[in-house]
Amino acid sequence: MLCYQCEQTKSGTGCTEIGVCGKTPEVAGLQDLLVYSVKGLASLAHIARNSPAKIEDPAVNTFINGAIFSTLTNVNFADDRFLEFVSEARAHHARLSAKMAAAGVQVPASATEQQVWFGSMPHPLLWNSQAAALGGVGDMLEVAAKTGIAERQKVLGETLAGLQELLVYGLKGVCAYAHHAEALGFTDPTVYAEIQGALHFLNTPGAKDVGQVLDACFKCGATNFKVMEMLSNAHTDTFGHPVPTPVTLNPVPGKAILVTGHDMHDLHMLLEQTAGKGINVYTHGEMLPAHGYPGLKKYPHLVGHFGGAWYRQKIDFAEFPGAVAVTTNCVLDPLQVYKQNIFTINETGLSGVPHIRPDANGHKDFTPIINRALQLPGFTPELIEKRPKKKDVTVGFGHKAVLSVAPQVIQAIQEKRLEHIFLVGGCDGSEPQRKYYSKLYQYMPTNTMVLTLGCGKFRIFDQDFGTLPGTDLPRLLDMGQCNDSYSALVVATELAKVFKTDVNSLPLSLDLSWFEQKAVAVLLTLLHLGVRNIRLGPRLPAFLTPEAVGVLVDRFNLIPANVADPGADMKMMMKNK
Ligand code: FSO
Ligand code: SF4
Repeated sequence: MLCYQCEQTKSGTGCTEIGVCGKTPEVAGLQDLLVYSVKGLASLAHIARNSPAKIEDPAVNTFINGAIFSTLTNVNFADDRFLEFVSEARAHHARLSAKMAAAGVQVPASATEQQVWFGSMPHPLLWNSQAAALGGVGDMLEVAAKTGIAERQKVLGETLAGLQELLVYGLKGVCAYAHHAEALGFTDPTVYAEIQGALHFLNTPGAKDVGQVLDACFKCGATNFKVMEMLSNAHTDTFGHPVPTPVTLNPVPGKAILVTGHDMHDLHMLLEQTAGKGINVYTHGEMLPAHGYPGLKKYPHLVGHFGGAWYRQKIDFAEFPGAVAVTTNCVLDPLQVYKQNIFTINETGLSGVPHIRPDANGHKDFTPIINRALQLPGFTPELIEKRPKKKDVTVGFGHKAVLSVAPQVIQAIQEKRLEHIFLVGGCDGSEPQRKYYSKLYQYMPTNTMVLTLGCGKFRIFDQDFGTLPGTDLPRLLDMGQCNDSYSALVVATELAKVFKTDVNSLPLSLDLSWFEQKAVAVLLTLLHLGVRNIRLGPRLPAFLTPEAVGVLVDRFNLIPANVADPGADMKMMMKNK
């Protein structure tokens, strides 16, 4: 195997024997095969859509986003689920082909004649129909080996293969966000068309041209901007705009369910199904911002937050005396001590762990999770007594809440009581280099503010940063999940309007801690919007060669985070550099 799609990749170059995340070579191979199959299916859907018959297939649209989402880092480790996904891709391909044939739509011969960039594999459009001849997993893995990055590097060279992956990883992020929005009933036909158009592009001669691949990456950033706005609207239309809300980190007596991941729709369904059952619901990891939404905080049994960022989950889940519901990434291979308590939902999957599937109407029956919670002891007064008491944290500073205090912020900037704003967004992780972010906060002068996003906030979320001098505004405002990056862009754009300038000229620095592919999508959005001087860390992506990084540095002044010296980075950022 070779996988280098996330920041924690082995030695900063690539996981080869087993993933640092725990991904096995079998799962890595099946994921490669799935992406390859989906590239073919997306091409077919693109051709169907752009034919005179204008065929749109909603089932294919939903499937592609979900299947691609399942290949994100720390989403799914179950090889049987990937076998299902690959055969579903094949079934969709056959069904759509038949629909096209019935409508007289043919795949033009020119679409498949250029095969060179797939090495020893047929064009993905053709492979899907040949795949029915495959026997079992062994056959699949043999084919999968020919679709991996190592093969493509041989054919394309490392820089081009890596830039194509930049596009694929950006699209993975877009698919994840779009899939979340779709779960809440928000879709946009242009988004499916653009995702599939980009996947189709990778099957065409243009994908051998560095310039065209880069352009496709920025276009992917534009699609992602649209999708992030759609997801933000999906959340706020469904659950209301977040409002600043204190959240307790101290458990209360009673039976308990912990909900992790990003999917608020699932949390909502679970809150409905647990109402009146004497079960308390806690958020974990990226679900913390849920407490700020009026439509979720109204449930009295959503009682608090438990635990830290995703990489601590083996400690957190082992300590939690109830059931655990996993809605999205990040999930890790479970320890035996809590394996019977954990349930996966949506695109997530773990070998040997029960998975909850929706019915035909999208309804999910969480009875198995509820029953497990009722069997487990929950928090007893004795258990609570042993735990250290913690202070509340405050969440709920989405763009509406932040813009409501904009006059105070603007006045503070004008009166020089506020010198600089930092946006420290992104992910947390266990590598020692991520201490850079904890230290960075220590260097922030008191006349600065910091906006956080994503699970990176767990480095500091329970620290008291006080208020901005002369105001009652907290210096630390958490804008939500990594999925809420849109809010940060709205705030930056609105501030730029007030100061009659552009985002790059504001006293604002972006220091991004990336981990997986949603962060890649957000980075592409920022580059598409022309944002410069972004710091990226703790390490640069392994899939970008020095040559590819050079292009981004020249065009956008992308800056590698100075992990060895956060104080030096802070001085530069205070000078807007
Ligand atoms: Fe974190 Fe994981 Fe939200 Fe990521 S929980 S690391 S970018 O999957 O999604 O911030
Ligand atoms: Fe390695 Fe990340 Fe790929 Fe897992 S997802 S195998 S940690 S590069």
